[in-house]
Amino acid sequence: MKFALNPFIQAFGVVVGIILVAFVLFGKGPSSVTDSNGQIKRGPDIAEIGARADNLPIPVVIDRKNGAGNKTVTVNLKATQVIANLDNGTTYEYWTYNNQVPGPFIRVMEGDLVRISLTHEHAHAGADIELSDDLFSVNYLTSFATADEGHEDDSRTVNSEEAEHMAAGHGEHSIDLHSVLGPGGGAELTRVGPNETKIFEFKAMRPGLYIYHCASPHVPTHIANGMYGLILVEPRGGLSAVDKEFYVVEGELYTRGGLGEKGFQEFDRKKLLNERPEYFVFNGRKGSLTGGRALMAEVGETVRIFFGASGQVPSNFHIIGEIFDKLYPEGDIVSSPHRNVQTTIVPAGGAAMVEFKVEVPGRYLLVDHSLSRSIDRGALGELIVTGEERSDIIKKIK
Ligand SMILES: [Cu+2]
Repeated sequence: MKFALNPFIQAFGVVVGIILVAFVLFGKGPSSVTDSNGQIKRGPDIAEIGARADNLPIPVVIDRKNGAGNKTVTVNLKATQVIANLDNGTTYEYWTYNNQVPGPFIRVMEGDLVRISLTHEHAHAGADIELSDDLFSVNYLTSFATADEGHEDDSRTVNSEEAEHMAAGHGEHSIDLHSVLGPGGGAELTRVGPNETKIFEFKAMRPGLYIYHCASPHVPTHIANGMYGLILVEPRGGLSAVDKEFYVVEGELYTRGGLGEKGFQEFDRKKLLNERPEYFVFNGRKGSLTGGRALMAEVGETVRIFFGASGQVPSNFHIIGEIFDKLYPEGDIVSSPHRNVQTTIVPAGGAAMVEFKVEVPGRYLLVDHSLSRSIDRGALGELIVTGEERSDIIKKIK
């Protein structure tokens, strides 16, 4: 009598085998790219992840001279995955729009047609492993459910490159702009797999300051990893003129290692679900808006800051030593501002615009006034004001 396995046991063995092969191929995660010596590379792919606070377009009303709206504005975005420094000696794999966090400041005018082109730039895939197309010509939904929850209508076949991205959790990116009127804010129209480009157009109906972010599963992970930014829809005729404008977005980073731990840090899903970031940051990383990248102004100038909160907890935005002469809360840039405000609470997925005249020279600190987030966990920026001392406003007595 020949030895024969029960068919169910045979089938079970095949399934276990496939799982083991997949684990060997994908188990090292998204950062497991080797260099020419075969070493695991966890150093930075790019020198700087943080967007500079002064890196934003000039006002539309100035750019167009006549201030007219109703133009078609094209915005080109690339979804990428890059390893970058989040602190001295600590690296992290960010997911970005255009290799910067926050993504580009988008600036349009009420009535414009805004054409968003989103390309999912292929990176990392296939660098250190060989994949069989046959093995991964499988159902998108059932095979990568954890990486792509919720798209039950999607049953397309994927190739090996896509399979690797999906296994890493970034098989798809998209963009939801809070300035869009329409389901998903554009997310459904911009779902891009590796090397895909999607384009959609929306009419900027409501002036305001809005967050945009990736809306592909798992959405909080895509946002936490860096896929967010601000879009300003200027009212017809533009905003009032100021001397300096800055772009600041608070983010959260959920690293496997604790605060200050050196080396490459994996993303920690459990900390995300518990809303316990290890780092809070302004513009992508710890120290992004300090030293040579501080906000700069001169005594007598009026400063405007576009501030966004991208994460899961509201921000308590404050500048130590300053008062917001005008606060436009909740991204409402149309209503009359609040006056002389010390701290403003910016909801998760919300924004605020603040304006103030700088009167006294010196160093000012941008903080989240839940202060351990700033003093300890990284959400700290500098505003350096130069000019004549103002002893009529502040002076030492003894
Ligand atoms: Cu994404």
